[in-house]
Amino acid sequence: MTQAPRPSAAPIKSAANIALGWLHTAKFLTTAPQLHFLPALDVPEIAFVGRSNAGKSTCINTLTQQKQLAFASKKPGRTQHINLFSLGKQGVMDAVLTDLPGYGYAAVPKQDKIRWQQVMANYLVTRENLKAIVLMCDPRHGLTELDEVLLEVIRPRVEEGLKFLVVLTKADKLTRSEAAKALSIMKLNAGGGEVRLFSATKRMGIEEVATLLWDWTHPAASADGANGANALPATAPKMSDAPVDEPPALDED
Ligand SMILES: Nc1nc2c(ncn2[C@@H]2O[C@H](COP(=O)(O)OP(=O)(O)OP(=O)(O)O)[C@@H](O)[C@H]2O)c(=O)[nH]1
Ligand SMILES: [Mg+2]
Repeated sequence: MTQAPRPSAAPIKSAANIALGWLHTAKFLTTAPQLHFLPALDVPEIAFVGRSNAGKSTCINTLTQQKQLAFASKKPGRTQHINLFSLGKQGVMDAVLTDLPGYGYAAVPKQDKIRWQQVMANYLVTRENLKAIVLMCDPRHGLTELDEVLLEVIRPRVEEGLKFLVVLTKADKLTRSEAAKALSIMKLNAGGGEVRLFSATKRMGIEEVATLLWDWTHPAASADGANGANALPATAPKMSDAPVDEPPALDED
C-alpha cells in the first residue's frame, strides 16, 4: 500500500521559510551609547543579551543571513553600543532586533562594568516595546553569575508575558550527548522560557529560532494557521528563494 505524505511536515517548513525571509529584511536602524539615546518605538523589540563573546552578534548575522549586519569578533567586548536593526517587508518596519554589548568580560574596568550592568538592567526593565529576550549562553560555561542576575531582573516582566528564549550557542563544540544534556539542564533552569541549541558554523537551530521570533512578533498571523504559515500570502518566500549567505568564518575558541 502506498503511504500518503505526512501532512504535518509542510506547514512547519513553510513557517520557517516565512520567518527567514522576514529576518533577511533586517537593516541597521540606529546605535546608542546609552539608553536615553534610543528612539521610542511602537513595534515589538527582541533583545539579544548574554556574556561577552557568547555569540550574540554572530547569531543576529546568521538569522538575518547577512554577513556583517552586526559586528562579530574574536575579541570579547566587540559590541559596545546598543545597536538596533529594523525588520519588515516592503520597508514597513514591524519589529526590531537589538544587539547589546556583552557582560562579564574580565578586562573591562570595574567602573565600566557597573555602569554597563545598570544600563542593561534599565533597558530590560523600562524598554516599553520590549517583547522578547534572547539570552545567549555558551553551554560549555553554563549560566554565569551575571546571567543569573539578568534572569532575576527580567523575572517580573516574564511573569507579565515577556517572551524568553535561552539559545545554547556554539553547539558545534559539543558532542551529541553533551548537547542533549546541556539542553535538558537548561530547560530546568530557564524559568519556563524556551531553550534551543544553536550553531552558526553547523547551521543548527536557525529555523527553529527564526520561527519562534516570527511567532512572538506576529501572534495574530500565527494564531490563524499552523505556525503562522497559513496566514500569509501564497507569494511568501520559499526556503530556496530566501537569499542565504555562506556560513560566517568562525574562530575556534
Ligand atoms: N564555533 C563557533 N564559534 C562561534 C559561533 N558563534 C559565534 N562564534 C564565535 O564566537 C566569537 C564571538 O562572537 P560574537 O558574535 O562577536 O559574540 P558577542 O556575544 O556578540 O560578543 P560581544 O559583542 O563581545 O558581547 C567570534 O569569534 C565568533 O566567530 C558558533 O556557533 N560556533
Ligand atoms: Mg557582539
